Amino acid sequence: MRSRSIVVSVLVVALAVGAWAVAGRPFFSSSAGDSLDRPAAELVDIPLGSIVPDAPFMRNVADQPGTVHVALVAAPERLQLIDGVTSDVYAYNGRVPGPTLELMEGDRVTVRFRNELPEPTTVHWHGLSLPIDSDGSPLDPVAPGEEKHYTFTVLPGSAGTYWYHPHPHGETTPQVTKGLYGAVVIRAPDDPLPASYTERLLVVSDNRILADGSFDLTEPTTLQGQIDHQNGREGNLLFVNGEIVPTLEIRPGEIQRWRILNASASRVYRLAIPGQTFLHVGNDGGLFEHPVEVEEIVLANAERVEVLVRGSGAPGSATVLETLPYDRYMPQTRPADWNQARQLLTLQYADEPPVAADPVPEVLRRIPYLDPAEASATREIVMAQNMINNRLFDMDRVDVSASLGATEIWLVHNVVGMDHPFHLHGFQFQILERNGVPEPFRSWKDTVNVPKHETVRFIVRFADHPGKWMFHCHILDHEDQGMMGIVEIT
Ligand SMILES: [Cu+2]
Repeated sequence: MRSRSIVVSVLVVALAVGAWAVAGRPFFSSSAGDSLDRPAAELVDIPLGSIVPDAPFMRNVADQPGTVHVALVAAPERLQLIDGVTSDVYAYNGRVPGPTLELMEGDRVTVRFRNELPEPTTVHWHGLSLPIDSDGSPLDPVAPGEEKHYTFTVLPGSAGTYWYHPHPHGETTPQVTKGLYGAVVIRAPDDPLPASYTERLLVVSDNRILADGSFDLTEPTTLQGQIDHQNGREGNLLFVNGEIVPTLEIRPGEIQRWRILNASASRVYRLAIPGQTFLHVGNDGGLFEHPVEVEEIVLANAERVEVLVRGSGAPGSATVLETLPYDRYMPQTRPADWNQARQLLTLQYADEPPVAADPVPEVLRRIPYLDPAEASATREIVMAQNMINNRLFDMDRVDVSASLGATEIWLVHNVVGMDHPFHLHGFQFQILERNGVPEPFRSWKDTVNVPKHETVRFIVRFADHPGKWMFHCHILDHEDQGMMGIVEIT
């Protein structure tokens, strides 16, 4: 396979860098949280009866514009995930993946969540900037039969693709495995991409399902259990929106906008469409400043991208979206088939004459510049197998103390021979360097894969929302085993 540096070198930056150091729309506004976030005590009566089972989107029952009230229930269900067999799953509103939460920047959001599982859970809103009591961290479990309102205001500049999933202490892997994950799509009123582009949301996940329909969740005493423990659990079945190798249609000449979420516990995808490129237009925290043409995209677990796909095939022909081999493993537990490309979906070209698509804008938006000279602290985070800075997670310990409003540099070192994707709750950051190589352009990230023996340097501003925020490896088994810390912002 090609090395990471080669992958980076095939990037073609579409445009020269202009004078764009001025912050246009800040991702974080220090006043927004104070003025817009609803007080926790102000409860909203959201009828659970508003849930439409198996609806692809959460139904907004608010009667005020700019307000979103939705109901979300996690409950055991019996669903057919693969042909011919029924599985006992955990589902949000009766479906796997859970329904998508669609929001606009500025929306005031209340999610009435009810836990009908036989065990504690939480709902973590991955990548969103919100008050600590709505983060759904392990510090804030929802007991069986209990309810919780998650309340937040969607910040200007935060349009992008996010997701939600459980984050209970030590039990995230089995709950996500059983089906608890869903997407959040935030839109901007001034979205620069043409509305004529067909938009698709692709939630990519994997699983192992036994012949009787049950999930292959291993005991740590077994060989496979030890492999899952080290690698993070991977499945042989690859799903896109809950389907195996679905077919998507595209018309020759058209441009489609794909939001792709990797909801897998640990699998890293190296996405490619043979013979054509993507226009990579966004990352975790939304659009770039300019489109970037790439041949492939490495998407670690919990990361998201937005890409534009051109219908460049002949009418009636078909191609595939595939995942190419990516070696994130230690040699001793690398899967035997790791070097096989896998098909994710079929891209079917309509048997119609080509259409002319609206042109792709050269400028998408401005991303504020965070100045490293303003950083008041540099943190060294060392990820070894199962531990961060030589310690296992302790709910009662604060690992990093930071000041509200501070800008900080974080150096995340991976000192072992497998990749670890690093996630910081509640705050988007900008990568400055990967292994000493300056990042070629700015983007907002909340999760970054740190390859074996590499270091990522990022800058973050703790502009808002005091509290105890998690940072951790997003390989769910590693997180459950204690590869997590707490940064307290006061
Ligand atoms: Cu890890």
